[in-house]
Amino acid sequence: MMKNTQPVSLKQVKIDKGFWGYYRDLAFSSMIPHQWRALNDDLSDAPPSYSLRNLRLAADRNRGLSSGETYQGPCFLDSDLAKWLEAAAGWLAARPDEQLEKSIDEVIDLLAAAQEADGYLNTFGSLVLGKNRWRNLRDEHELYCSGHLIEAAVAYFEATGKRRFIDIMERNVACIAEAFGREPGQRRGYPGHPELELALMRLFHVTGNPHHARLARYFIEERGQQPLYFEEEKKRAGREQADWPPYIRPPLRQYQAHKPLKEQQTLDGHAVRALYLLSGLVDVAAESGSSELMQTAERLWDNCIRHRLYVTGGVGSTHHGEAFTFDNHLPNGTAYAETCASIALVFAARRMLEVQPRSAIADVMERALYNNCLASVQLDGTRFFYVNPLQVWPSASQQEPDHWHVKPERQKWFGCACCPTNLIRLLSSLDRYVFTYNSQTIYQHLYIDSEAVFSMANGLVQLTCRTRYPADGAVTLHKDGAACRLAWRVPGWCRQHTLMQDGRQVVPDIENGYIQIDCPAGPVTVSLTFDMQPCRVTCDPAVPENIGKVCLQRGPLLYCLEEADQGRELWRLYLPDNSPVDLDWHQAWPGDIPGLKAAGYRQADGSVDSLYRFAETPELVPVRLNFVPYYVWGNRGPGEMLVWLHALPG
Ligand code: FUB
Ligand code: ZN
Repeated sequence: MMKNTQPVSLKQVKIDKGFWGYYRDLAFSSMIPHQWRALNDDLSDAPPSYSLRNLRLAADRNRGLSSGETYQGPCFLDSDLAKWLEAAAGWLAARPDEQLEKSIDEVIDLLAAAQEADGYLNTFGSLVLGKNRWRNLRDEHELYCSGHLIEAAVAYFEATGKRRFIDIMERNVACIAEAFGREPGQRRGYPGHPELELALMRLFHVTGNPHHARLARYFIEERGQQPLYFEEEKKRAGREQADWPPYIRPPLRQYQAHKPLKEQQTLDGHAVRALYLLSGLVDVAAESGSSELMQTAERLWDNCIRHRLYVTGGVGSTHHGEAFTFDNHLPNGTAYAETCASIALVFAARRMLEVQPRSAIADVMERALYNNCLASVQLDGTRFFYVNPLQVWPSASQQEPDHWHVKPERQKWFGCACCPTNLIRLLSSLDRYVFTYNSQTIYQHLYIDSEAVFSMANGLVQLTCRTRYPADGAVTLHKDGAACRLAWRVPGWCRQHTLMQDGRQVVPDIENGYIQIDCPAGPVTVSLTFDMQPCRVTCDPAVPENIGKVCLQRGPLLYCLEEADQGRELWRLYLPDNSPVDLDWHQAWPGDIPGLKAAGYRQADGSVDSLYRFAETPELVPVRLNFVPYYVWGNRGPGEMLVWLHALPG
């Protein structure tokens, strides 16, 4: 099955106003410069990154200028720099910046200098592995880092038209293609951490070189074949590679490499790996036309969103291996829900939408974007969450090992800093998630204030979307240019919507959750209104953690309770089913987003002073509940936080 629509290219959509305009400004004015300092080990009171330092060492070593210093930090630091480069390229596409372009070009010079004569490019590999390159594909991330550098090169090419970085990465891909495959003398390996698959498909799309797509397909199809490459690799190494204990996860499931993808029934293992892999799988399945691969992608996606997705759009239920666990296991207080995993979910969703726009998929993309992803950054853009829990109890974070990963406040930087750089590349490429299109129809998946131009079968179409969404649900669209079909997603959370075309209400067809109208050539104005009453969300009773609980959502934004408003021991709070929920404009957050308020109850201490009580009826004291949007939690000092609270049947 081919893709039914395509994504926009880097300069096709402009986003500089409204809710996301604020975040894009923050990314460009604060996050990108802050992270550049981090990558240069220039942040005080924060762990060093070592990324640029290592790259400079590798470049010097290749030029014969070895200083005797060695590589420092985890083996995948090239990827942090690559993600920063990708984000910076996105900035250049949005607004030219000579100084930034110069910094990027200097890094590209260093990459060129660090690249070995046969195209191999990896600072850890050059400085540490030497002749032992590719010895431990399962853990050592050489192919993963190449994937991220390829993505950066593609973005830089799209932003500037300059080929140098692409050329470097095509030489690197040639080196990889020579080493891996099914020909005699090649290794039948594949990445321990998927990423290269989707990157090769991006490279294929900009260069048109079919070898890149073939290599991606090889990696997808070879994964998990017998004999299992990672088992063979371990035997060859003649030493123990640290495995996950079988009571945590069966061998190789952590890497999605325990059996061929076509035989895998559930989305398992390390969550970021699983979702990068799924993204690459969708691209390869569509390009190759393999219905079996596409069915695999659909099956794995369905399993994820039906049984393994937090209401925040987070994924990954355990810190043991940053991984999925099993169906309906969604613990709130020990959730991992890594920022990168949620971003990877957004990547996978966009690719699924390219295949066939379906509103339920875009709902997931929106959920992840507005909640888990956005909550990962402090409102000033300089601190980040890696883990995004749904319940925080600071005493547990400090004193209980299975909660240590849950931080009550964002951090400046991390020893493993994959998340902050991933977030900025997501923000700088946000335009790619708003629309997908084909020659006849433009599908709008997200309601983001934007201006866009599309080349359609009948000619050029200009589309302007003006909206304060998610502050309210009113969206005005001006279309000009050629005749075309326009399709808008009806969000799953919306109970009522209206559509006015040139001042008249119309009741259009809905297909796969998208309302669609045929627009004649020339100007057309459409007003969409999505009812944004706050609504109660409950969970499938198969999820033990959330039974009898409720949380609040308004539009795409999920809400939570914080110690700053309610005091400690948030688990004592109840929201009665019949208590009206009102907007609270006294607590407006960036983007003019209101808080929510409702009358609720707090369970009092009770009359008996003992841990266990016999036949005591809980005493409920009326309190006002003040909810804040989940994406701003943790901006008022460390403290407790809670998404799901007790529902009180009315
Ligand atoms: O392994 C590279 C990155 O570091 C992963 O994607 C993250 O989950 C973190 O483990
Ligand atoms: Zn991460």
